[in-house]
Amino acid sequence: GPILVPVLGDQLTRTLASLRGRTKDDSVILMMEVWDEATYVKHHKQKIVLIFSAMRHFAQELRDAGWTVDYTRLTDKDNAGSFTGEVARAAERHNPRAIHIVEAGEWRVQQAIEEWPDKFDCKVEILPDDRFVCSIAEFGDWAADRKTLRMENFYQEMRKKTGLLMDDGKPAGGQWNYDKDNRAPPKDGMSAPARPKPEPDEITREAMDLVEAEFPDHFGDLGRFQWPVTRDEAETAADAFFAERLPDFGTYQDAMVHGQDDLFHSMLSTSINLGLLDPMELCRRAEDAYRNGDAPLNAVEGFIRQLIGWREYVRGFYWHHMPDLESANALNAQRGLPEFYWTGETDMRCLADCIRSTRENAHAHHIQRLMVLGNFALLAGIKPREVQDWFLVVYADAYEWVELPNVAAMILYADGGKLASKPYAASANYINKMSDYCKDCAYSASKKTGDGACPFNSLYWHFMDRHRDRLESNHRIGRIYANWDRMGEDKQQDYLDTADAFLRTLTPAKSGWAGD
Ligand code: FAD
Ligand code: DLZ
Repeated sequence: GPILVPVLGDQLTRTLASLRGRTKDDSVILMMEVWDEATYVKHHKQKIVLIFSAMRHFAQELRDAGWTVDYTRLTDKDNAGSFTGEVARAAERHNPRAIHIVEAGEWRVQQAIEEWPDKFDCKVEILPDDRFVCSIAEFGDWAADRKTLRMENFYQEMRKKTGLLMDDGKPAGGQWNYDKDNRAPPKDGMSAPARPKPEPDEITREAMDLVEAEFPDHFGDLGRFQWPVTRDEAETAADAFFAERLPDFGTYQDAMVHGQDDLFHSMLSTSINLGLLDPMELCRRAEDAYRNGDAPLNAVEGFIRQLIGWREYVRGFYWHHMPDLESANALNAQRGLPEFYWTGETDMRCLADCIRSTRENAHAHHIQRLMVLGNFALLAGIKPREVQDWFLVVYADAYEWVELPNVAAMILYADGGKLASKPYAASANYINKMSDYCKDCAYSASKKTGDGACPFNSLYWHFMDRHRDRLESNHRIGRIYANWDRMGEDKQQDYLDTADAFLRTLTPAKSGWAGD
């Protein structure tokens, strides 16, 4: 029989390791829409449309290029509902002499795949996913030698390994990291150039109908669906980013403007994670823009750091710390996720805007995820599991390997500091400086306690106070306890009472949105 090549929904890459070197007359490519994947959390409607539409387009492209593609649709009568079940059915149909598959992005799926050699009669080869710069084994070696893992050290290794922004073995411009030039607040009335928004074609519209019929109770709107679903569309999106937004990407990387959902971000994460775009190719294009004088170093270095630094680092970190990472709760946070994360119904204008964008676009940009949605969950002490599920559901770019380290470790400090040296906790001051959210908010950013004070202010001290034992000895944070002690007991009590009063107003989410 032929070689059976299952291609998973986030492996939509023509040069995938399992496809390279295969011949068209000797291989059957298997693609599977399955209920297990569509429902292991109740994904945002746009996320399911994106993945199904991109899978269907990819299958079509492969067929047009002469490959044999066996494609299971979600509603096919005998659909077994899982990858393993569908591979078993395909093995009966094709009687393959071997199965070749690239390792899964997610732990849950990889566990299932590792049982295939025992389950199936033919040889099963599981290949490393070489779309990443750093393999899981290489990250393991790097991590094994170290007491603490830090992105910055890892990133420097990746710069040397790839040669990106290197001049004779030294970092371009003399420094590895220009993050300090990437923190400008937004200018008044700032907006970014509009980006190309591909119109849904027939395949996408069909996927939309399917999702409205099969997943009507999932979170999110479909009306503004505008994600690239093919490699061509993704390339068009990348071209526009490099031409129009990269030069300002660095400077305004941390800025937030009410109603401006993209700013100067690339909006390429969905395409990269699906495999439609190659992150190394994007990095080389960014470097070219710097070398040609089309974009400044702080923008190009910042962009490259996100891709070969953060993206690779969190992926290595995930495999290094799974499965424990999923249940980590170092700060013993026990509060349920507030209902407003789903409805957007809160008077806190920053949160309401981030949640609106999340519902309408299945997207929020990095600093909204980190310093608004994440910061609130950290300070309010929301249970990691509920925050993790929310982030996995709501973003079109969310796969557990990238979502979980960002949520459990980066925003919630649930790993106790293995990923980052301190919690990203901030009061209203930070949000006020980096955005225009506060000026029309029902709460006052400058008011610290009592009625009308921004809850971030009191929650910040409530958080610091309740985790004093753990955080005081942290040299990057410990100093702030001197400020707390200087306030005196009355002021401290004001903060704690204000925070407690606010926390009592939070209604926990009705179950059902996250799906359990
Ligand atoms: P840009 O700002 O243009 O950045 C360029 C690229 O860098 C992104 O496309 C992405 O591939 C990569 N990148 C940037 N930051 C990170 C990071 N922290 N980790 C990994 N890659 C990064 N990203 C996801 O792809 N999927 C997720 O599920 C996800 N969940 C997140 C949850 C939280 C709490 C936080 C704080 C961040 C999360 N991120 C996630 C990272 C980041 O927010 C998104 O990658 C980014 O907002 C995507 O938009 P963009 O393509 O315009 O990014
Ligand atoms: C997220 C997702 C969804 C919603 N549906 C499918 C699917 O039906 N078929 C598929 O192959 N992949 C799907 N995915 C993406 C998978 O969950 C993703 O490939 C895993 O992260 C693999 O580890």
